[in-house]
Amino acid sequence: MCGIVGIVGKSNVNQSLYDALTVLQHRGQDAAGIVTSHGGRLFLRKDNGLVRDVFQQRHMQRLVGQIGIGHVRYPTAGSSSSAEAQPFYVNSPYGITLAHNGNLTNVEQLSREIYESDLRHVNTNSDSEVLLNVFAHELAVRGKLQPTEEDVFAAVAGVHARCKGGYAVVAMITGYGIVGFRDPHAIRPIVFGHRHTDNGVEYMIASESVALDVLGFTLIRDLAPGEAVYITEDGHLHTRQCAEHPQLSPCIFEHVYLARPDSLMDGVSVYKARLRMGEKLAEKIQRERPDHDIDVVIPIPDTSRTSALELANHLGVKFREGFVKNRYIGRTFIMPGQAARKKSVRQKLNAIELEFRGKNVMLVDDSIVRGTTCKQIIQMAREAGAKNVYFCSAAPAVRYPNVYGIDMPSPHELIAHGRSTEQVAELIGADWLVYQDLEDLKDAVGGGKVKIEHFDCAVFDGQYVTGDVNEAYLNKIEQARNDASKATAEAVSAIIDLHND
Ligand code: PIN
Repeated sequence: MCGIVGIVGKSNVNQSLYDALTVLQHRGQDAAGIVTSHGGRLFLRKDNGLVRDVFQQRHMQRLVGQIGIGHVRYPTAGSSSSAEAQPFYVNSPYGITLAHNGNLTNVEQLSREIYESDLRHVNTNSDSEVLLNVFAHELAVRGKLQPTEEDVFAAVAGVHARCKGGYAVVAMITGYGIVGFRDPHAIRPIVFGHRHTDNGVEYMIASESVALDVLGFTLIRDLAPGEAVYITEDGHLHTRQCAEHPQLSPCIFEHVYLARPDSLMDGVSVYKARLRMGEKLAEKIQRERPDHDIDVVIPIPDTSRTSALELANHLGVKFREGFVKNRYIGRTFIMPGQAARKKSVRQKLNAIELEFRGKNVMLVDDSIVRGTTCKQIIQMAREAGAKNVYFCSAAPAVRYPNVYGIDMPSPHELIAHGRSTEQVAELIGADWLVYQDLEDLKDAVGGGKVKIEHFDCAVFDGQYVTGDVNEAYLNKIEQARNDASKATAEAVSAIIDLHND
């Protein structure tokens, strides 16, 4: 998962892009980048690290121009090098830079086509660079010295015809404007809005509406599936449906924990969706165990708080903050002769004993993925003196990999893969485990004021909305992931050996 932003402004946009990236930082902490354009020149700064670490005063001073795009990247297996930080750049045609959130599922075929038919070179393993080259080729074949909005939309249509998977994109065409587009299933989110200044109207395209809010932009709307928005350098906005068979199927996991609760996605308040998840859980508990003996509902901070609060309200049970999270976790240093050790949950969370002692506690988390964290948290609750520890997941069991841009472990690392609820409960050490039902999750997100019928729920039901994901593809990505993590482990041990020498 990543965060993207693009701004067409009336004065330098560097500070606004930086601020927007800090608001989108939850979507990726691995790398950050900004590119601006002024007088036909591009100014780019990107590197691994948090936004506040990547951009120093001297970088910001160089990022001049009234138009630019930015990106924050989530660490995914095999993409941790700074060469793969975004935005990516290609010089022909016009000089195009691009930032992408998502994942292409036919990248192998596209890479071949780009090399053999389009005669282009791709310099990294990133599918985003492939996407950029497809877009650049589709724009180049229009053969125009000066592209019009018709050319830009035709290029997006070309991307839709060739690229499968989930993608939300902002691209800057040097000297002309910024284009934002969304895949024909609208799997990944993207919105746009405007702000009035003394110098005129400015436009922003971003992954989440919260970036617009914080910077004083007004949300115009989400891009529809397959739709593109093109804002010219002089501030003219055009939109166009560019896909043949668009169908809204947004990723439901955004609402579970990826997005900020103060965002609106496809018209749905993430916060309200999480409240409804809590309500649905309460109804399920009342169905399953009408005479439950839960004394207190305790959220595992932060995301699950919203659902836990509403769960407690609907059960008529006390809600207590039993865990406190350290907001200032430091780095983990690799010492010579020591293996890199992950921070333990205990360093991040501390239990308030009084809230646990002698009680039947219902812990609530947004989801269970690997099950490693929740297992340790259940153990902490017991050590704090809980009588019985029950566990609620605001999402259904995560059983399948994600192929549309969320970094999920491979199936055999998912605790619920091939296991029943009872088996998972036993493995994590819970006295009772309640998963949200998938129909209830769909209803929690798509059954509010704004109705959404279809979602990408593949991590829960194994149904991939793009229709091109089969067993062979899943095996291939699992193999690639294993190779990448082996390579990372080897690199870490090489560093340690170096220190030992
Ligand atoms: C919570 C994110 N959320 C916490 C991610 C851990 C599952 N884990 C998924 C729970 S927040 S595990 O956004 O950081 O607040 O139980 O599968 O190990």
